[in-house]
Amino acid sequence: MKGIDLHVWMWSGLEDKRPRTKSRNHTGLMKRLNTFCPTTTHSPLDSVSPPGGRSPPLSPPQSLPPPATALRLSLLLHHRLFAPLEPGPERFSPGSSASFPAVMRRRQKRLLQLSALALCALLFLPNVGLWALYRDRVFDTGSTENTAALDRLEALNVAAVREAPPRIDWHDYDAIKWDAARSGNGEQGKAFPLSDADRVDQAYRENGFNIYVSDRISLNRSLPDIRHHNCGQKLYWEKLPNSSVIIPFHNEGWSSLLRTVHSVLNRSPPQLIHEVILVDDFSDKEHLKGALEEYMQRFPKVRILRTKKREGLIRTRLLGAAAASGQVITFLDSHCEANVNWLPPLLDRIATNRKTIVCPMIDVIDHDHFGYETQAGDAMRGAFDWEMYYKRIPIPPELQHDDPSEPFESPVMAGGLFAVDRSWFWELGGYDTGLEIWGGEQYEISFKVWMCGGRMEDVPCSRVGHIYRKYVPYKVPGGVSLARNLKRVAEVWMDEYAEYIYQRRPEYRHLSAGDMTGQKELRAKLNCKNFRWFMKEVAWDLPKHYPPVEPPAAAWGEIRNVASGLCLETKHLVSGSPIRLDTCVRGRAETGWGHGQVFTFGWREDIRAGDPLHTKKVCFDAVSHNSPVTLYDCHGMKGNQLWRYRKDLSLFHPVSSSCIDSSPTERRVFMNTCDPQSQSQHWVFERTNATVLDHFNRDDPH
Ligand SMILES: [Mn+2]
Repeated sequence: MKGIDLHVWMWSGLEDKRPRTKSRNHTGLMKRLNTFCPTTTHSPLDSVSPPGGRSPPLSPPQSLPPPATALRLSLLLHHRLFAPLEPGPERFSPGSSASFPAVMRRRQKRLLQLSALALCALLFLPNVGLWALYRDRVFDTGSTENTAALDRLEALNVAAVREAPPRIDWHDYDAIKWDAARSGNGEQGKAFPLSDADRVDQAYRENGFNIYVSDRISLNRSLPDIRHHNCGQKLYWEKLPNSSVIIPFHNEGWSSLLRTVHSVLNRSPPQLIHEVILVDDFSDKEHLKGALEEYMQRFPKVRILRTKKREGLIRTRLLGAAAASGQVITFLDSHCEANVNWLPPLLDRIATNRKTIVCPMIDVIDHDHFGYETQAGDAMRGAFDWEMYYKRIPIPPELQHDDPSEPFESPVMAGGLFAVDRSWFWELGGYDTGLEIWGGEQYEISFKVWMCGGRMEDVPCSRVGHIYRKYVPYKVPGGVSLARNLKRVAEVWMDEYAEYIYQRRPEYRHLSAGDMTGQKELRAKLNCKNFRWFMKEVAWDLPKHYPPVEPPAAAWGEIRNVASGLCLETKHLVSGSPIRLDTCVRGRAETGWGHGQVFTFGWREDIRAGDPLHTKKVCFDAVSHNSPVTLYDCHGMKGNQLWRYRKDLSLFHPVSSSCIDSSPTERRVFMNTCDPQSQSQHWVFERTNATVLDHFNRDDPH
């Protein structure tokens, strides 16, 4: 397997007729070598071009390469060193017009290239055995030229080894000092003190967040440095790739858009910002036209592009990416604030492995008062359930680093905030242009990068705040586009796992998702792994939280009180609805499951509205030993939504150590001290599964 890789890869190294184009076609190996050997000036590495999707998995250079990698790298270098000295038929074919002096010049050029490569080789490879092997081969040729070259090499190596490691502290301490000294509305990421007048609907109508508050906070406002304390000490490559920052927007508020741009320019090393590209998706707000252009004239790096019709987020991002010329493209949303030193940690991971897509931690800017804080749970892995809703799951212990500020693998990204090597993005085909408007594209790019030879990481030392809107303030054209997009992603990438989605979303099964041949060809061309591999190697912890096949429920159907003969009922299947007693529907001879008296005590040991195949995402929830029982959004984390259905017919709430009680006269349902004798606390589920119930109750004596 590795041998085959190596072969293909060396063969491409021999290929000399490869068009030598601009530096942006450099491959990961080259970038890595360039990074490690900053003294290499001219492009001797231009022709080192492993075929797409077969880049060697080099280990991060701060550590020694593992033996297998070291061997592969050394063999590669070894072979390349000798390629020009062992003329192959493609170089000296009878039809070749290369004259003898030309060949000599090429050899001299080759020797220069050898020097640079060997210098890198020595830096990487303390493996004396291989090095000795290489040396033997050089002397075998018996050329004085080669001996001299080798001497030069050794001299260079000695010098290079003495040089300090090329990692630096990228913090801008002046900027940090200025930020720390700022005070006023919203400064240091504090909540803006809201008056009732500030909360009027009008403030939210146009943007989905409070634009009045945004307008009263400085465009250069300071943010709290809430990174893990280890982040302050981290060093990153001195030579990082630069980035184009792409910010698509549609009718964005003036201050929220400008604060995004200001934060990027204020908190990024200028040399790493190649450009900022604002891409207007056909906004009609006046302030986004001439005024925006005039304002941005003071920032020479900022460009504004505009679509000619409403294209939707996906194609708008692609338009920006197509116009970008930085080595990396970083996508942001149009209502973000970049936090301290956010960019170098992202670029560093791409410099280490160009096939890594990196995401910053996304912090929460409150849509009411603009306070800045971390998301609940802070660092978590991106995941999805089998209706394709985005989910966050805890980092399993196996993937936790000793240093929690180190980047960690994430199966899928949240959405629009990530950085990617520009050429790798296009090798991956960018986004599928058959995806419409919005939605599903984060899965597409995530599955693709993992399955087609790359990887994805979240970087805790890079933080960007995002305003999560209260609601989407504009009509999203084409209502079925999200369903179509999700089906498209499922069909192209998820193989037999798509079936799990159709089981939950039968309406997707016969939906037309358009022509997918291009996408399937891309997947074949990139020689991508299958979705089973993705589930086994990347998202292996996902089924623990979101099993493709729901384990059987313990009890379901109506829940009838023994004392009163009344049933638990909810009038509305929404968060916050109370659970009450009412006449049992079955007793009223009505049929079907579509009423508010069907509940499922399922595998998560919570009680959800709906029958086992169609549970709603609202759960029985109690907060204390005497609180009412209400429906609340299921959090799936047990805690105050964990229940026990015991043999004495009580519904026990372990967190409060109390039981569900009821008052038939008031039709009230509430928590109370458990009383095994009280029939008002005894409940009968319409159906039960004894095996599952016994398993749930295995530690319970009742
Ligand atoms: Mn957003």
